[in-house]
Amino acid sequence: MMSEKADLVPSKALVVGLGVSGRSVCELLLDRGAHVTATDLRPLHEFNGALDRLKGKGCLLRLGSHTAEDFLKAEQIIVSPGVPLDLDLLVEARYRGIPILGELEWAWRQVTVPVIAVTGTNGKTTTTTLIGEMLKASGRRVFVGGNIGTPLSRWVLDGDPADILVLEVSSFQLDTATTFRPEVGVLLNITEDHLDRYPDFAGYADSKLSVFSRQLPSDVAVLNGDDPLCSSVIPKLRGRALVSSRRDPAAHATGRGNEILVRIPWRKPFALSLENARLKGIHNEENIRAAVLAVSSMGAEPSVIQEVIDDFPGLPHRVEWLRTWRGIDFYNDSKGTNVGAVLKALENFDRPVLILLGGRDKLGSYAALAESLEVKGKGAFVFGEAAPRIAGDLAGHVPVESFKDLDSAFAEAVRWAVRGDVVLLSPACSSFDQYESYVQRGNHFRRLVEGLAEDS
Ligand code: UMA
Repeated sequence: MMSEKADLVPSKALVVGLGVSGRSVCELLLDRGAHVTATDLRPLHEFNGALDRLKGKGCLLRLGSHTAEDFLKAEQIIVSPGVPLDLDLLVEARYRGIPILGELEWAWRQVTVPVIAVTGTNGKTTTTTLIGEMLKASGRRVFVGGNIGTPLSRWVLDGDPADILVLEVSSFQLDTATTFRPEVGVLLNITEDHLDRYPDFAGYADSKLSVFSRQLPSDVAVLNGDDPLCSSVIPKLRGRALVSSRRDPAAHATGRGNEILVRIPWRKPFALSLENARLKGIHNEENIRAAVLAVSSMGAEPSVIQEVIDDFPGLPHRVEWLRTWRGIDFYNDSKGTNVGAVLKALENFDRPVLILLGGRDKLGSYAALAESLEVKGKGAFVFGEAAPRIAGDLAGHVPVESFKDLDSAFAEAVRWAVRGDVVLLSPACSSFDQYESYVQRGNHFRRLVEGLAEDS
């Protein structure tokens, strides 16, 4: 899997952050012959043996703090996505001209097969997975990874052979990309998120838009024509734009009743049905249209795409129905980690919703939820670090009660709920104040729901 892009193996590399990305890029660098030092703020005992393999391969570990010596003596620094780029030592290293790259960028330089990169604030994981399924159903060998879970460097290191890579790409990964260029870039939407990492919304939006910035005229840019920020980039694109729109009949993929009409300039037009799709809601129609454009641009057949649309069950933690208990429906949307995602989740319901919101505050405003919750919200049960700010933004629009944690918020929501209501965990925040991940938070919610005794 080596290519002419792989001309940059540093003799002395520093890897910052030893989560899944850091660990796999360390291995890759060692495998390619670099001397690797790896640093993490966490002490050794918190890794529970996860670093043994790296140690065995000769990686020098610096744990518990970051030191200037490691940063300033490195020939190249590879940062994990969760490491803020305004870290003093990174700023100093950048000032001294030391290249700072991300794991995705470094791994991509070793890739020789085409890449589809999916980004946007919401819908990335569903769309990435759908694209992967559609291509697999078309007989392609596919790796699906990136921000969705398995880092690209892990695939480069020991992945199964693939004809095409489908990568979910986050803004953090795009920020540390300097040459990354997907043959097909997909931009789903841009709404407020991660304002704790960007100076302002424009900074975050620019990061998302950069997925297209190095494309060539032969590349494809799939974007959402109904999102003003996404469509603002069309005049600046160098690749071929494929626009999805619910409203614009001239778009390359558009809605007509329960159908999607696809008109790609270099293919015969075709229609697909959403009649049997199990993914519901306007946001999922957007995800499906984007996936359809991406795979159609690569030659996938309409009949195969249709089969996947009909069979795809949806993903856990994304407006996932869990159970009906005493006529109350419980939905887990733990992946709803920003306001835009919550608004999309709420679109699914035309019944009273008792919503559980909270977690680590990303410092955006929650006021955009007020209008929708005024109409659908029977109560907002807020918990965790962000509870005071959410309560402040929603007070007067929907009854709000504050709690320490999800358990107590859940208990009160259940007490309020009656037959016909929906109890929805769609937190608008990341999970890191009380959980390791949104998955752990969603699984906790699922256990609470499953624990409701039939006869209690
Ligand atoms: N750390 C430091 N110094 C710092 C900050 C952090 O040493 O200043 C250390 C932490 O102690 C920790 C490590 O860095 O040990 C964590 O690194 P990381 O946060 O980059 O975590 P990874 O395990 O490598 O996971 C990352 C993505 N995480 C983030 O972007 C925050 C995962 O996306 C992704 O699945 C994985 O790489 C594989 O590509 C998660 C995510 O929340 C799901 N993404 C955000 C989102 O989807 O909104 C962007």
